[in-house]
Amino acid sequence: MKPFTFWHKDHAEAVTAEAQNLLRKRLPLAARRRFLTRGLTLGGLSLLSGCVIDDDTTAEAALTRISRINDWVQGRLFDPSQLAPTYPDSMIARPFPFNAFYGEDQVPRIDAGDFRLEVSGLVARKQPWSLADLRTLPRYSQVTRHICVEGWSAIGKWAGPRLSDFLRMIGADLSARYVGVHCADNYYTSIDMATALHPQTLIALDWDDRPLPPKYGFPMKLRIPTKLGYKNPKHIQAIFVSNTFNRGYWEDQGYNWFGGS
Ligand SMILES: Nc1nc2c(c(=O)[nH]1)N[C@H]1C(S)=C(S)[C@@H](COP(=O)(O)O)O[C@H]1N2
Ligand SMILES: [Mo]
Repeated sequence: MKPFTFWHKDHAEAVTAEAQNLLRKRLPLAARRRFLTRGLTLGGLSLLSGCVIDDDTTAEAALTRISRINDWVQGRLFDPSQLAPTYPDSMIARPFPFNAFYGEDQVPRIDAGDFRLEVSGLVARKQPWSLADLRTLPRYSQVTRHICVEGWSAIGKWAGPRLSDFLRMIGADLSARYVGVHCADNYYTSIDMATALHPQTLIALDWDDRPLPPKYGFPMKLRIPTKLGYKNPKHIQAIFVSNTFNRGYWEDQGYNWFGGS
């Protein structure tokens, strides 16, 4: 099989032009989401690269490359000033669905008093943060829709400081590429800096105006309404800023890394 050649800038630009055309035609959101998550297809890739994708290993490698192109396209299309839709309180789902890679009986229990958020990587101030420290930052509250790739979505109300305010407080290098997190249940993920600085990306401490219940991620989760459910990590223990690409629990099993909705 020939090496892939389409990663060349011209091809990448062609992919973006196609994406922008689709968006200009005001594709319905569902179709746009389908394009962004699946984007270039195996057939399309076969045409572009001129290679035959006829076995599982080749297909797997091809899909990984498609996914990385889709990351790149989504990164290019991401508009830091475009806000995710917000909803009235009357639309909040109560109870809100629970989801994790384990059952509700195994939700981690974290002691509020002992909790210290660890901070590392490209940041000037690495002192850990207590919950009380986090609550000194300005609080934002928003009612947004959480979309899980497993086929459900629900509207919820999350509140807490903006991740951008926190990153500024710790003297993070805001030109770094990634913000990664590690969670108490060993879940992990990482996001692009543009999304980390988005005004709706919150360090959520509250759900429905009360401290996050354990099942929704106590003591803190990242609430990112511009991304799919699996990019909303719960039970966060550590945050790091870096230029090294670091994937995530579901991303390592084939989910798209950018994971925008
Ligand atoms: N720590 C941790 N965070 C996680 C997960 C997980 O298993 N562990 N699952 C993700 C997925 S796939 C979804 S849909 C949401 C579910 O959040 P909820 O229980 O508040 O609905 O959490 C996300 N964050
Ligand atoms: Mo999910």
